[in-house]
Amino acid sequence: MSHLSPSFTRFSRSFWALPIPAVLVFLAMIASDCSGDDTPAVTPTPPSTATPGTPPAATGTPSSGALPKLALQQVVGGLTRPTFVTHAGDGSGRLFVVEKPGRIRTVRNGVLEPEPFLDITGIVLATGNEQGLLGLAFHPRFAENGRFFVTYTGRDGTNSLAEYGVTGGKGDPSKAKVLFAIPDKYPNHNGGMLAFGRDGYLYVSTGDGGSGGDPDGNGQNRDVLLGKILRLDVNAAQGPYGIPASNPFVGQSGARPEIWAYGLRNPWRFSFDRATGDLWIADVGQNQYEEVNLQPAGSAGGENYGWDVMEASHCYGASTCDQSGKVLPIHEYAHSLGCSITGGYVYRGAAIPALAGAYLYTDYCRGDLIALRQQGGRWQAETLRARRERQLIRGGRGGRNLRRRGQCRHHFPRRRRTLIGVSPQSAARDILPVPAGAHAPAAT
Ligand SMILES: [Ca+2]
Ligand SMILES: [Ca+2]
Repeated sequence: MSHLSPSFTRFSRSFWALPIPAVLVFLAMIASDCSGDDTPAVTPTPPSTATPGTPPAATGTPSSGALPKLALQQVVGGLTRPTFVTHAGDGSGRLFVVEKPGRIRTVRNGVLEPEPFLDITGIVLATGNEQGLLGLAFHPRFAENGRFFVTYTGRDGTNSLAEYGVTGGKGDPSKAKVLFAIPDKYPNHNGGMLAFGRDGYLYVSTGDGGSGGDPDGNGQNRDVLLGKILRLDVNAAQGPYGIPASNPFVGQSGARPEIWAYGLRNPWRFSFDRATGDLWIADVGQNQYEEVNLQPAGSAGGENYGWDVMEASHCYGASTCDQSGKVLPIHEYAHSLGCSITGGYVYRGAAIPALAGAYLYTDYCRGDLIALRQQGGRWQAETLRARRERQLIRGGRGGRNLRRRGQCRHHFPRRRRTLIGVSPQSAARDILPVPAGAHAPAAT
């Protein structure tokens, strides 16, 4: 398979002067859908943002005003297929970068440290495009207890969640504790997002297992853990994890108590709006539509996001379907505009005021940086980067052309560059000049 060499980019040189929590850590990564048995879309479909019914509203004040044009500048190169970036909330100023093969790297003062924070390549299966080390979340009290959590594909193909500890400032494999390892027949759709909510519980996403069209019906089956967002209590006194008593299916027969929300296909990236607590779930679509779901803060959980009865707001594989009880996305786009969504974050940085409150995401095939905002009662998406830059990011090859040749799933540009992104600052209202050397392949 191709060996992609994405690299960090940034919007301005001032990023490193900012405290980490103050910046947007937006992530667009590699793995995603475009594999398995999915049939590539060959007939462009008109874009659609129509959502029947009343879409949920985001909590808090909506973003308004003109959005800035943004460009990208590299922050650090030399990474191997980064899938995620975050911080530990420990005041160390480090960025932690998850590499798909099974390492967590650290960036300190703009420099990639040579020794990984954690290396578990020996237990990670990363051969499939969507397999590998996928998620990382630090315990809210990491500075005190050194606990952190990862999701990865086990050597046996399982979707695994494990806790680690720290020794001497580094992740310590000897402190590993596997919380679960979900059997999984197919290499694609492995979820893998991890994040702590305001409630202190750990939220974990799983994919529907894979292949195409959810052949085992996992998305709608509340008796399995695949195709879900789970909510776990990692501070419980007993067991690998505890079940929060307020989880929506606790005590119900035919339902797993870990489940927080279901009917998902591959929500491999979700995030909490740090200002409001709203949960934003980007779910990768099947053949036609990518979608963004919004779960307002204060939800009691139990939402059914529709898959595989529905693909976004459309009946999947049928002209009619039972839409009762399904929560429709607030936004969707057709495969004429991309192939696989990678969810990002609601911008809450101070450096680009015009972006405040906008949800940012990207797409595997297009590489656009897109802002989604509610304006005039409708959710509207706006591309923040010009095509010329997009082509740079994508190695100059258009996603539409890739799909037209039926290569979306297997032949991404070898040296495709991917934004990881970051926010700041004064130049954000201008299109920055493409930095010299940006066409050069990243070190591998
Ligand atoms: Ca799978
Ligand atoms: Ca859905």
